Amino acid sequence: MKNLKNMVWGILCVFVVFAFLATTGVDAALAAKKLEIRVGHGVPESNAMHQGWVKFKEVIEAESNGKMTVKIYPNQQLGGDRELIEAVQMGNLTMTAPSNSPLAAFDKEFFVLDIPFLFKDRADAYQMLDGNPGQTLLATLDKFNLKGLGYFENGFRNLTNSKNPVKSPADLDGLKLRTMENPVHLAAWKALGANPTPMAFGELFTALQQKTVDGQENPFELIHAAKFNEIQKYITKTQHIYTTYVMVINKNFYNKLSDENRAIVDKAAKAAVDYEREIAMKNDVDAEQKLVEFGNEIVELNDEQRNEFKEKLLPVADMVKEKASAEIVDLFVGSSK
Ligand code: TK8
Repeated sequence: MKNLKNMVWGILCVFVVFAFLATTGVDAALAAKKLEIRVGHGVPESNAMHQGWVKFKEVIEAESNGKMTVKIYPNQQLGGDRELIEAVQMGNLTMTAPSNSPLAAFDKEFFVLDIPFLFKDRADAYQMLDGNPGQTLLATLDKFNLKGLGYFENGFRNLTNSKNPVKSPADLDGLKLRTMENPVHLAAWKALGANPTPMAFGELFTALQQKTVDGQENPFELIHAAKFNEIQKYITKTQHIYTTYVMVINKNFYNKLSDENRAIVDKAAKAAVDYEREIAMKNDVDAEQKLVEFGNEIVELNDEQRNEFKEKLLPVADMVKEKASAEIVDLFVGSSK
């Protein structure tokens, strides 16, 4: 994996050098006209987010008559969320879409989305993210040399583990859990009584397989696509948090685009988000069915059981308020809600 990653970066570098030589050479005029958008992301190609990027590519290439092209590097070929965000900040990569939780390490306003049970359902999530709260949040990325273009769906997260059916926080006692690289998630699972450890998504399958950790949490689609269910018998439909993939582009790249090209990028981003959400919603239902068929034991929580989790997680909102600004937190959980 490391070698492959180095190789891909190597090829990219050679490519950049050639692109530079080309633009300074005889074909300067022609080469300068072609613009390549390089996208890296962290999930398998079967996943809705990848399909969203494919849609993005189609729209960009059709609308620009091939003058802009998109190359997608899926499945962590170029690294995990953290490395991909850094690469886009530095301009080594044009775009990526990390889960919102690792993005909070760069822009602390994003911690607001780590408040447990923040959105009551999908419609609520879309309304908040596409409306003023979500758009104001995207604008805060500006300081970090990123421009946020929209929110793909990752989904409502569910807990999986290899030890026992988890029905209440008491069942989590001592359970070793992987969390995303985010201190609020770490604190949340500690508050619930588990023994959490942060880890990049790319290391997770091996960690589960080698029993470095007993469990993890992710939406059904990813649990199935990453084959976690093959080594994790028990799944609890906790739906404790909604994760979105934040579509980001290098700010300088975006600002330097002609008005016409920028409008095409905006249009393609919107089309990709709409398309991706449809697929993600459908895949969530299909994946749950596939997990049942595979023989995973799925625990549904009743209201009383879910409330036990909710109550233990109440202090987490206070932790978020120490990290994100009051203005942003109010937009998401203020009196208007
Ligand atoms: C993929 C990750 C993943 C996320 C996680 O790059 O880390 O658990 O849910 O989707 O962003």
